[in-house]
Amino acid sequence: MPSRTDSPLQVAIIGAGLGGLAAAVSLRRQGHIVTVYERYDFAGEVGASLSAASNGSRFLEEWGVDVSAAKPVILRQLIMHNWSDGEVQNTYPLGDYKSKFGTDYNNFHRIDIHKQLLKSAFEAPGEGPQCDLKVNHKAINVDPEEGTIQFEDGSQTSADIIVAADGIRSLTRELIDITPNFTMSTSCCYRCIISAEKLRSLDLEDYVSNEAIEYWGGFGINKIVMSPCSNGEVVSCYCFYPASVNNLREDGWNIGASPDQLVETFPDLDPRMKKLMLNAEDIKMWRLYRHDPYPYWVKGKVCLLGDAAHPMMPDQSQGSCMAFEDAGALGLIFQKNFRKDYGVAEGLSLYENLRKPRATRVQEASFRAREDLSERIGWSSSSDRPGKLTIEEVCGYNMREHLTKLVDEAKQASV
Ligand SMILES: Cc1cc2nc3c(=O)[nH]c(=O)nc-3n(C[C@H](O)[C@H](O)[C@H](O)COP(=O)(O)OP(=O)(O)OC[C@H]3O[C@@H](n4cnc5c(N)ncnc54)[C@H](O)[C@@H]3O)c2cc1C
Ligand SMILES: *[C@@H]1O[C@H](CO)[C@@H](O)[C@H](O)[C@H]1NC(C)=O
Ligand SMILES: *[C@@H]1O[C@H](CO)[C@@H](O)[C@H](O)[C@H]1NC(C)=O
Ligand SMILES: CC(=O)N[C@H]1CO[C@H](CO)[C@@H](O)[C@@H]1O
Repeated sequence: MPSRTDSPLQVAIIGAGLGGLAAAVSLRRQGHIVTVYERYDFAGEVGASLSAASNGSRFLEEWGVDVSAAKPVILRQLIMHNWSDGEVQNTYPLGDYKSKFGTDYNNFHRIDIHKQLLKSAFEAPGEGPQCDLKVNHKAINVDPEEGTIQFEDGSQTSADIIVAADGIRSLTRELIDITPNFTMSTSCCYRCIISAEKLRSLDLEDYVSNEAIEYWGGFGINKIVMSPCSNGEVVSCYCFYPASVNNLREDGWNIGASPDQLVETFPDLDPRMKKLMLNAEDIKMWRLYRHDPYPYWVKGKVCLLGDAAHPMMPDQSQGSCMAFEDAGALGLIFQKNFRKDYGVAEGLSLYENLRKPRATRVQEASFRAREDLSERIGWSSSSDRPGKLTIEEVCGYNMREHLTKLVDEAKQASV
């Protein structure tokens, strides 16, 4: 019996990070039956800020995610400071951003938006069946042709589509025969946060009220990137430094450090920023890697998504945005009646064709921006070098139009 054109897919998602959860919400909204498998139980959620430039935020709105409950700060400008005395050297106003790109430029605390995505996937009523969450389920094997996953506890499942959203150290990626080609970056990064209250008491009130992403340095390895999130109650900093300083070998999101360690890394930095650092909380070290693009993202019923597919340097602030776009793409491709136009395998191949070139371009531009702030979208808007990634390209992207074009091309090729 031929399947009805709107019969739902069984979808298994490996990993409940921002990418996996966004994919769950996006596919649920199209009526599919989604189960998310996460190796941990979320006890130790950590993270600093992340910004969602236009189309990433647009998807969140389309899915009915309660964006305001995630307490975004709407960014108004980019500010460049002199490294050693903090003088403002340059600003890039984002004033007309919403009218230009259709939504606000939201800056979130990772934990706040993660929480809202959990709600949208597993709790909130809304379109499509609620997803199912299985924590303490570590995937240890997949069969991409059969569509099966084995877990560490001995259990197993099968699905029509397996979305591997298991992060930069993705095991699934290796299980579908991709050997990542990567090198340790010559840069490392400290992340930290500080409360607005504390900043006010330190006479650093302007760091809260600017509603900006603010930069110190960025031409060369050293760079501080500071921005407010959580309704302006929290300010988050990313502090990049040469890996040779402490030769960090460990990986992970939870390696702690002290305020003194942080300050000593930047001896000639603006004293006001040092004052912030001495009072910072939740300081974590982050080893950065440069991954070459992978040869493919799809094998059999498995597709890679988010950091598992395109881990990138944080210097364009596009990591989670690209994961949201990946998730958005799956929802557009596997919309309710997709079978009128193509099957599951063709859909997955459309996903790779739609997402891989764009994510690769952003991945490459993120690497270039590591040591050159003039490559960062916003600062890069000028026409100083042809081919530069610009804020218009990233934020004005129309995925629906792009997808329609690919579907048409695929139809032409098959006649
Ligand atoms: C704890 C944490 C803190 C972070 N903090 C920041 C930050 O401060 N700033 C920033 O820009 N980015 C941060 N990131 C990265 C950012 O979230 C990602 O770059 C982006 O959102 C894309 O996410 P992702 O879902 O693809 O991958 P991730 O966010 O890495 O999520 C992957 C998920 O898969 C799970 N997983 C991995 N392997 C398996 C397996 N075999 N079986 C089942 N589950 C598995 C992991 O436990 C994790 O929950 C952080 C990520 C994590 C996990
Ligand atoms: C930054 O400030 C220092 C110290 O005041 C000064 O010597 C230097 O010229 C400034 N740099 C720029 C690019 O303005
Ligand atoms: C891996 O990276 C090295 C160094 O950049 C390069 O020479 C090689 O061709 C790459 N291999 C693959 C399979 O991408
Ligand atoms: C998928 C999506 O939301 N795409 C939007 C991205 O931005 C362009 C330009 O503003 C819109 O036209 C698209 O609808």
